[in-house]
Amino acid sequence: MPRTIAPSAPTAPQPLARDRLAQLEALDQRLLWLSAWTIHNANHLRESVDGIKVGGHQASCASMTAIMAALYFHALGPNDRVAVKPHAGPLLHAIHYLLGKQGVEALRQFRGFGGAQSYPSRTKDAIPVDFSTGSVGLGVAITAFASLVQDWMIAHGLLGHEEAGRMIALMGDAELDEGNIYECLIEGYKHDLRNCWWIVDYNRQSLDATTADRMFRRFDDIFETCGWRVVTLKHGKLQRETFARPGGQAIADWIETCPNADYAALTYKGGAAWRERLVADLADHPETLRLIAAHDDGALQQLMTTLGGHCIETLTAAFDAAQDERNTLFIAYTIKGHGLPLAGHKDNHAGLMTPGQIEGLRESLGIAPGEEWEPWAGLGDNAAAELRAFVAASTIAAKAGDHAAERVPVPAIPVPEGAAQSTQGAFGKILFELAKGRSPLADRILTTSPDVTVSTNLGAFVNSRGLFRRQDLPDVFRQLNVPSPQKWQGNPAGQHVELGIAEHNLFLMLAAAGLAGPLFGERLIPIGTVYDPFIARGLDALNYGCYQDARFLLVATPSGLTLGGEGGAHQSINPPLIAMGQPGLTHYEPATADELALLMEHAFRHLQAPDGGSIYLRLSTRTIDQPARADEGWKQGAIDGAYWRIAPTADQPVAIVAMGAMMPEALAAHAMLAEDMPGLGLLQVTSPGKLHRDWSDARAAIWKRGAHATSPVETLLAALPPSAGLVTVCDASPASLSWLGGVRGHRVNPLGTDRFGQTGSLPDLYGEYRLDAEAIVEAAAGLIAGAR
Ligand SMILES: Cc1ncc(C[n+]2csc(CCOP(=O)(O)OP(=O)(O)O)c2C)c(N)n1
Ligand SMILES: [Mg+2]
Repeated sequence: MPRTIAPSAPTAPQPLARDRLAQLEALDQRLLWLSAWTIHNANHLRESVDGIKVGGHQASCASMTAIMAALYFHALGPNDRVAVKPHAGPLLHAIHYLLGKQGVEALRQFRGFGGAQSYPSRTKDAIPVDFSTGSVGLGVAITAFASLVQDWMIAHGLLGHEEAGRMIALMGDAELDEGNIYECLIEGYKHDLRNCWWIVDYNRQSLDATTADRMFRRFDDIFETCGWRVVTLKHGKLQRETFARPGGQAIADWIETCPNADYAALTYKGGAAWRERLVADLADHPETLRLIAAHDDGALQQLMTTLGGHCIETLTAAFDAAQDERNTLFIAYTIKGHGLPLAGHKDNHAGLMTPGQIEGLRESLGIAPGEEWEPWAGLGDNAAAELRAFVAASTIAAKAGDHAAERVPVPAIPVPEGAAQSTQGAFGKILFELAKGRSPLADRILTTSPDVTVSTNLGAFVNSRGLFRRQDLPDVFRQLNVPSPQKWQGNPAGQHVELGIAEHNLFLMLAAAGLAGPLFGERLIPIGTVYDPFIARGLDALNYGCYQDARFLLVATPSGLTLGGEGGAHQSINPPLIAMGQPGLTHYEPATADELALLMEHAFRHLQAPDGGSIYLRLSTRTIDQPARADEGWKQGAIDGAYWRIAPTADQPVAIVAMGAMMPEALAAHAMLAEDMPGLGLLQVTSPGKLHRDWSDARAAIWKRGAHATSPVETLLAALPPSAGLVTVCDASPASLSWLGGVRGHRVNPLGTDRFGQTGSLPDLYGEYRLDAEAIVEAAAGLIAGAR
C-alpha cells in the first residue's frame, strides 16, 4: 500500500557556535583560494599544447564560496542532492579535495583531458556529482523533478519517508532568465512540490553586464505566487550591526536604491570611491558622515561588500530556519569576484587574475610559495588539525554518492493481436497488458506526458494504473456520471505523472526519473510520450538527460506524414537525424507490432544495462497489414537496426531500403518490380542511428586497436554487388538513410520529406513528396538505367 506522506516537523534554529563559525569562515577562505588557484594553474602555469584559452570562472566561484561552505559543511543532510551552478564547478572539486575524495592531479588537470571537468559532470568527474550542470537553468529545474520523483517513490513504498532528502539548486541570478525555470515552477505548483531549496547567488551580474534593476523584488512575487517561501539575505551581520548604529540607517536606505551597475562599479573601485559617493549622496546626514569617517578605506570596502551571501552567520541562520519541507528560494546577495581584485567589474565573468594578483591573494592568506596545493596551507598546525577534524566530522564526509540499484526483471512482451494495426495502437495495447499484469516491471513504470496522454495512446495504462497525485484528485466527470472512456482520478498510488504542455518539462521529468536508481537506490522505468515534432521543443533538456546518462524510454507519436489531415505544422521531418546525432539515445522506428514488442522488450533491458542508454521509439498512427513471419531470424536484425525483409539474390542491380510507416509503399513497389526482377531485396530498417553508430564504432575499432570488426550494416549490404543502387524510403528527412551509400559505395536514390509538410490524405501527400510506390519504382528504374 502506498504510504501517506506526512510533513516533517520544522526544527528551531540554534545560534552558530563560535568555533563552528570560525571553521566555516576558514573553509570559505580555503574554497576561495583553491578555486582561484585551480583556474590560475590551468591557465597560467600548465603547459599549453594548443595555444587555446583554457578558461574558468574565478569571479563566479568567489561569489559563492560562503554559500557553499555554509551549505556543504553545515546545512546539507545525508540524503540531500545538489545541482551546482555550472561555473562554480571548481568549488565543488575543492570541497571534495578537502574531504579527501578528490586527488590533486584532477585539480591540476582542471579542464584538461581526464581532469576535473569545467562543469560538474555525473559521468565524467571522479567526485560524486548529483546532477550534471552546464546549460544554465536545467540544473535548477531538474531538482524540482527529482523531488517529484522522490515523492513518487515514497508513495510507492520504494523509499522510506525518513529517507527523503532535499533537492537543492545553487544557481546564478542570470539563470532566472531561462524560461524553463518558470515552466517548471508552474508544474511544481500543480504537483504540490516540496523539499526544494533554490539558492540564488544574487550578484546581479550575468556574463555580459550587470542585470536589470527593474527586476528588484519581482522574483519574490513570482516565486511567492507559486507557493514558495522567499528568504532574502541582503545584508551580512556586519552591515546589519552598522546600520543599527547612529546614522547607519541612511546607508541602508542608500543601498536599497543604489542601481546594480553603480554598486558593482564602486565595489571594483574600492573604499575611496565608496567614500566619495556616500559623502556626496548623504551630505545632509551628519551622523552618517561621522559613521563613514570612522571607517578607513579598507573597512568601508568591507562594510559595503559584506552582503548576506558572504556572511556565514546569515547564511547558516537562514538555512537552519528553513528546516521544514516547504520549497524555499534563498536570494543571497553577493558580489561577483568577492575577495578578489576582479570584484564587481562588469567584465569579470571570464576574467582571470594576473600572476601578480594571485601572488597577492596567496600572501594575504599566508600561504607559502610552493604550498599552493596544500589543502590546509596558511593555517598553522593547530588550526589546520582542527579544520581537518571539522571537515572529517561533517555530515557530507559520510554522504554516499550514487546508489547501486538492482535490475528489474523484464518479462516477455507478447505481440498484440491484429491482422492490421498501427505502431501507436500496438504501443497502447502493450502497455495496457503490462498494466493488467503483475510483473515487477509494470510497478516500476512511471509514465509521463505533456498533455498528450490520451492522444499518444497512454490512456489505457493510465485507466488501469491511475494518475499520481500526492493528494487525492477526484474524477468529477465520473462522479457526475458523465460517460468518458478515460478515468482521470489521481492519488499517491497512481503511476502516471501528467504534465502541462511544456515539453521541456517532459524531458527534465524523464531525466530525473531516469536517474532514480543512482539517486534513490531503486530503478524506475520512465516512459514519456510526446508528439514527434515537439521533441524539438525540449531538445536541450533531452540532451541534458542523455549527457548525464539518465535512462528513459521516449515514445514520439504521431510522426511524419502519417499525421495526414492533422499534419502541416505538426509533421515531423528531422527527429531521426536529431536522434542520430544524440549520444546516449537510440532511435527505433518499427513498422510492425511484432517489431515494436521486440524493441520494447529490448528497451526495458537496454535502459538497465551498464553500457545501455535511453531509447526513442518513433511511432505512427497509420494502420498497416502485419506480416506473417516464417521464422525468428529477423529479430536480431531488428534490434541491430535492419534486416532483409526480402533477401536479395546475388547480383541484384538495385534494392529497396525502407523504414517504419513507409513499408506498405515499399512492399507495393517491391511487388511491382519483382515481376521483372525476381530476387529483388527489401531491407527493412528499424534504426538508422544504431546502424550508423555500430558502423562508426567498427571503423574506430580498426583505427584504435587494429581490431577487424564488421558492423551489421556492412554485413547486410554485402549481399549486394558494389554496382547496385539503393532506393531509400522514409517518412522523414531523406538524409536519415541516404548515408547508407557510404558504407560500401552503393549509389543511392533517397526518398523522403525535405520540405515543410502539407495537410492532406496519405495518397495526396505521398504523391506530393514522391513517396508512393510509383516513385519508388521510378527511383529504382533510374538507378538501373545508371542515372541518379
Ligand atoms: C543555456 C546557456 N546559455 C548560455 C550559457 C553561457 N553562460 C554561462 S554562465 C552565463 C552567465 C551566468 O550568469 P549568472 O547565472 O548570474 O552566474 P554568475 O554571475 O554567478 O557567474 C552564461 C550566459 C550557458 N552556460 N548556458
Ligand atoms: Mg550573476
